[in-house]
Amino acid sequence: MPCPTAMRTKKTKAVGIPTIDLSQSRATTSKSIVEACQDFGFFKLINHGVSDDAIARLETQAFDFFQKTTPEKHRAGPANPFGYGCKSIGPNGDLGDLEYLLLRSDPTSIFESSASISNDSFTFSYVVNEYVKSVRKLGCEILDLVGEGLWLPNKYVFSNLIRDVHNDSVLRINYYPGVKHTENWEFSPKSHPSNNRIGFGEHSDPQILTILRSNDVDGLQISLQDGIWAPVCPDPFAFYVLIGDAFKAMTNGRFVSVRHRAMANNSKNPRMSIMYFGAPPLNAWIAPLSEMMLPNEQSLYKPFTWAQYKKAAYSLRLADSRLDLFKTS
Ligand code: GA4
Repeated sequence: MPCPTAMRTKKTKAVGIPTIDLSQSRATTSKSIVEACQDFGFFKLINHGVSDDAIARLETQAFDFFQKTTPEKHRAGPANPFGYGCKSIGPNGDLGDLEYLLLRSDPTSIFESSASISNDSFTFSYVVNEYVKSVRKLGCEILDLVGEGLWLPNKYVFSNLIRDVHNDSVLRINYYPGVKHTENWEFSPKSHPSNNRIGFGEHSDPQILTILRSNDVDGLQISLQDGIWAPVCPDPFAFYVLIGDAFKAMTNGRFVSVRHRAMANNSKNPRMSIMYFGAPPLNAWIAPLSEMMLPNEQSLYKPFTWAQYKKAAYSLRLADSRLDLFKTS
């Protein structure tokens, strides 16, 4: 469905984003998920089974953190890459109009980082852990459905990577502060110059998949295959799933690793998005699966470990196409 309130730049268009209803039959959902991964690398997920409470508790904890004073927030930073970050993204000079928390997703690390984030670190780490457990379970479910939809002999081949105890998955909470609108803005909000500012620049996610949830404030846009930007309607009751570079490599380019960005917030309300990035263990090898190759099909990517891929990602800028470094020709 087009999003009526979505911000548009010159080259945007509204498209029907695939919606997957997890309450439907496995045969139906697995087929539709595979199609969405191939056509968009992106889909909306409804009836996902993650409890409203788990989401609301994390949202409250995160809002409490971002309402703190600047010096208090900086106690949890700088993000290198983990911790609190403000405007600076990654180590190579990328900037955005946001604040964020980037956290490892294992219980020990969550507990260690929580002391500088919350005055009640036990509650904070409990709430983050519960959320991570729920979205990881959901991520595994999606990956199993993909395995089924692709008719793989081992349908767990993808989910095993993020189920592994040494998985390198991370949690990111992005906070785009609300803005005070001037009188001018009230007259023509759509044509106001501040409508084209970037909140988090164009990129693809390096991991296998991302499970994103936001509050009811818009900003997310995905790049369609023809390079046109499509605004995504915010839906606090749904999750959005984004395919990452590692999944694209494992499917020998059959799945799209969707390029996306967030426009700067123009609403008087803050926008908050929470992303779980499902990643394999550092020593896991990523390579096109033989089952994904047609007879005589060439492998598009050289095998790499997740550690090698992360190193490459952190040596480049946000918008760079890092998977190109691993192309066979
Ligand atoms: C993009 C996806 C995730 O937010 C992230 C980002 C990471 C970071 O912010 O530390 C990166 C970026 C992301 C890709 C290129 C490098 C690394 C910033 C950057 C410039 C946490 C991730 O895994 O890769």
